[in-house]
Amino acid sequence: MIKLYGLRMSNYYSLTKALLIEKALDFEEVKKAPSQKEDFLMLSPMGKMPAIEVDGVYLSESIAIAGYLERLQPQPALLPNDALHAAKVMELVCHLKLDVELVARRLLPEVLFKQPVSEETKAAVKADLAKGMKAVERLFVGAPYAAGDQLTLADFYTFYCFGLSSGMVKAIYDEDLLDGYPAIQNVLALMAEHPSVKRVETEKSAK
Ligand SMILES: N[C@@H](CCC(=O)N[C@@H](CS)C(=O)NCC(=O)O)C(=O)O
Repeated sequence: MIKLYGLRMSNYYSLTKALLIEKALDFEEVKKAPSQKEDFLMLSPMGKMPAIEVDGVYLSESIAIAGYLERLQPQPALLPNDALHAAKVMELVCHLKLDVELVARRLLPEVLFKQPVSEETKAAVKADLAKGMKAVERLFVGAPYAAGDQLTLADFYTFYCFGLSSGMVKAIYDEDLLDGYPAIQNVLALMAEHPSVKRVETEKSAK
């Protein structure tokens, strides 16, 4: 059975859990806080959650885990059959992750841990986010899903990347990151009702 390590509060832990549920795979959640200690670095070399364990082998990075799950359990498919369409989905995932979520994450110390972020960083984050949002907008199909008419990995990344990013933007700039992005808002609404995501979010609040 697959073991999933991390904490339910984490967006990438939640995303990975949703994928395991989506693929109807047996898994066990192991509550473990991320750290730079050797026992956690063995699971995840940057000390970040989530990580999974399969037959004594550890695997970190949600994209790597998603790729593994897709091959392990091809149905329901979360990537299009066509190689180029599948690559376009991954391209969108990369921009969601690297140019939106990872950028907004720089605000996290102030929002979650009351460690002030400098005005310089706030200005840089704002400028970088504007670029990231334009990149995502160019690739986002939203008809009705992120990459078109098929539910894909990009929908899960949209839900879990914007959950964190919108919260950071609201808290720091008092702005709505998704204002003017109705297609993204629609995917967020769709995914909030999607059974695997709904289960993850319900269990998160149950602790
Ligand atoms: N690129 C990683 C990012 C994982 C990540 O950022 N995890 C955060 C929680 S959502 C974490 O473990 N943070 C703790 C830390 O950085 O010390 C992935 O996609 O899995």
